[in-house]
Amino acid sequence: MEFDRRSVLAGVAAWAGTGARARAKSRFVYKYGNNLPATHPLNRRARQAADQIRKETAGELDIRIFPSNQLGGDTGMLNQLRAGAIEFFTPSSLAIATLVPAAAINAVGFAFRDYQTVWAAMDGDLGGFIASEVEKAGLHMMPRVWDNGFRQITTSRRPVLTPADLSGLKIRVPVSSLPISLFRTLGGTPTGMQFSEVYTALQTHVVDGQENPLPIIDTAKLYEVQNYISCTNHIWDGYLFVANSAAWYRLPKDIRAVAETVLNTCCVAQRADVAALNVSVRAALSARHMTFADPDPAPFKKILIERGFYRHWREIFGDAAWRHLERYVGRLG
Ligand code: X2X
Repeated sequence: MEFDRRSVLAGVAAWAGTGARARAKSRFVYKYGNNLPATHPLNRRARQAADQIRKETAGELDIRIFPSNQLGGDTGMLNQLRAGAIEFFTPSSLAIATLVPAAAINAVGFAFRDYQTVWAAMDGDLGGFIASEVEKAGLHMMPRVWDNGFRQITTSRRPVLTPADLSGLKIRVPVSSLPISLFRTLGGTPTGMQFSEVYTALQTHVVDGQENPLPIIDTAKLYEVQNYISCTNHIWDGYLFVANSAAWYRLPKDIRAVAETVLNTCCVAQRADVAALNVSVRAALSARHMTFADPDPAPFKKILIERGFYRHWREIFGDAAWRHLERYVGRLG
């Protein structure tokens, strides 16, 4: 039955064509908001996914994308998602933690060393654990997690080469207790702030630095207001593609199957885009006169161990979540 309906849908799509005609008769027009520039791989691949979903459902599901905080910052978008005012949102692991604390388990400082381990964990038990926690909060999470990336520190006045360089540094971090705790433990002066405010805060020197993966530093043009990049890789951060559960389960089963399959396929392509950018953007940012450094992570990690950071967060996350993480990254602290 499901299969038959889908092939009929595909046939109708081929006949009707795409664009205005398909849009005009969409049964489900769903809004998707996010906090990234339209040029970031997350948005490029999300546009590709939306086009393909429209096509494969004969226009029945039309996902309209609102990038770049057009609908407000993360806090606002998360509230809109829960209220059903928007149907999809991609909070980062750090942003969704305000609602689902356990969902930030992958963002424990210096836990992941490489992408191989990241994807093994996120496509394995750790990702499954996160999805079930998100589900309990009334949201549906697509099984594949999109890549935000390894977070790197940027500053305007001086580079961060050792933990001592963080001392007194006013650094913006996402509104999330984990990165605030991380930078405080390391001796910095972190301020939680939504990404929608970051460019202006750097430009006006309300803060001296921030931390984000290279593709964001590039697409959000943070190189215009920052001079140094320290590749500390201190957090691996993902974007969870989440739906308002009521809106999601309102969709017929076959449309849900198409949407989930296409989103997952485009997600895997997005990970490859970010991997390529991690290499090419470095040269691009150097050409824009950003100075790179690759500090040794060992002294940072040592301080976290000595000051009880891992012990503290193990208690907060609980043994079950912590075990899922350590199964992939090894013993922490
Ligand atoms: O707010 C940030 O720094 C960003 C864009 O990386 C997140 O969504 C957490």
